[in-house]
Amino acid sequence: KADLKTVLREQIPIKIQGFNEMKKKYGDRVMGEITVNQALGGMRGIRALFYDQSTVDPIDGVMFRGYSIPELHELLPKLRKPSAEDFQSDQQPLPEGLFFLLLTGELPSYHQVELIRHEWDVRGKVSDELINFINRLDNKMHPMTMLSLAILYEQKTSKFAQLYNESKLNKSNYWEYTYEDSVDLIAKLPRIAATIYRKKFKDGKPIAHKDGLDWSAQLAHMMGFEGQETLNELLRAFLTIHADHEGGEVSTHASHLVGSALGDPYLCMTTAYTGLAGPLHGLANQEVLKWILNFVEVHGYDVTNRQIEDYVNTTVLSGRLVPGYGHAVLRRPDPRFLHLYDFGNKYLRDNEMIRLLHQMTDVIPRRLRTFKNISSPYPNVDCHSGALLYQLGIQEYQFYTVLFAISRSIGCLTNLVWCRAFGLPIERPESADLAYYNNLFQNK
Ligand code: NMX
Ligand code: MLT
Repeated sequence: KADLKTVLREQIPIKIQGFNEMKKKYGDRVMGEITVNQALGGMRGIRALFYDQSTVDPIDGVMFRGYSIPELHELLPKLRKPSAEDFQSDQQPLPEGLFFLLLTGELPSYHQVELIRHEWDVRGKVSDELINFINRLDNKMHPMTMLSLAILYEQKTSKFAQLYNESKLNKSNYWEYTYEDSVDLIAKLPRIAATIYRKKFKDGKPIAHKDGLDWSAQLAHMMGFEGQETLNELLRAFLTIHADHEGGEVSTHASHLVGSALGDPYLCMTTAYTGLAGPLHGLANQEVLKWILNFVEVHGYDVTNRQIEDYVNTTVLSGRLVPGYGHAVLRRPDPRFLHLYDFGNKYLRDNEMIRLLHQMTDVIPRRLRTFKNISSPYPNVDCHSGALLYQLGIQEYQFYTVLFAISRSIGCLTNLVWCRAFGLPIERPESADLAYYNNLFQNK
């Protein structure tokens, strides 16, 4: 079977034709109405973005090119090729395969994923200049700030930006250099992230790249977790399920917006990462761990439901958030949370923190439901991830959002390649002042 770029190149003219036909046929049709509350309330529920890679249903959650998380767990290639004695579905999928799926809409073969693994491995080397840049950053910075700065520093290697600057690009080959930059950037992330981790939290000494490892295991290895297969499996799961959540969430939307001005992938991802670093979004995974550790410090792990309820009450009534719960779209427990919950059950069932978390996910939604303003009391993707990472050795919780960022790069960048292929225009909605909204209905 053909390699990813060949498959993509074949698909582009066909998809462009479908896109143009749809626009011609339905371009003038009215899709819906907008209320003032929506305009003033974060545009919640307004469907006005085009995004092909994934969809999010309030009840069923995310579908990656039409596949649910349990389906991906079953169908995406794993590290070991299935054989008669191998229980393939027991292994976690490789995020490399999700990259193929999100770009092409096709499930990759084992061989096609092997090609990506190899390519990312080869393209994952970074310059000493970049390492030195990271190592000179102020250790007081948050790891997400370091990540954004590192990617912005690396923007000088963008092929797209360089060729555009030399007037060597035209609209028909924008996608190709966006793709090349995207692969370079994704391939370099394990080294960049590991350098940040070791500089900020360890002795700063780099751990040499090891040939032949998959993207997730390479990251763990370079962070200093050599040969810890359960952690590798957790990272494969984590880096797969966090990759995409349709086009309206903050990080993807931010990268999409910057990309619409023809920003190259490095500019787009710097923006996505700064968006992800907000506590209502990706930073919530570190906040969950902090919130739990504060509780444990006072009560320990063996607690009553009443103690958990009181902790929730104190948090909410003092105007703070219960991190890891609630969602702008989802109205049921997040399927990504459920996947990690099952992971915890499988590998860490008797662990005291995981047991406490399971108790909390039972008690907290019942308590949050009593606060009438909260639209969704259910656990989201960030609810469990930190505790699993913590128990498998990554205890520096400020680093958790960096892991989210590595994964989300897959969604943002596959979107960007298709934006360039479709030739989507600059994004430019309109805003209005309060007088406009007041006047709109005054005589009606
Ligand atoms: N704890 C306390 N209050 C909450 C929570 C929560 N977990 N979730 C929502 N609310 C409040 C919210 O602050 C708002 O308050 P107010 O009436 O004072 O404005 C009210 O409930 C209504 O908000 P919703 O319509 O339920 O939620 P919204 O769509 O505005 O925001 C989140 C969604 C995810 C930002 C919100 O649920 C939240 O802040 N959760 C905690 C932080 C978190 O876990 N974020 C991670 C989301 C997933 N991710 O990785 O991005
Ligand atoms: C995400 O994965 O981006 C979060 O669940 C936030 C969202 O979808 O709004």
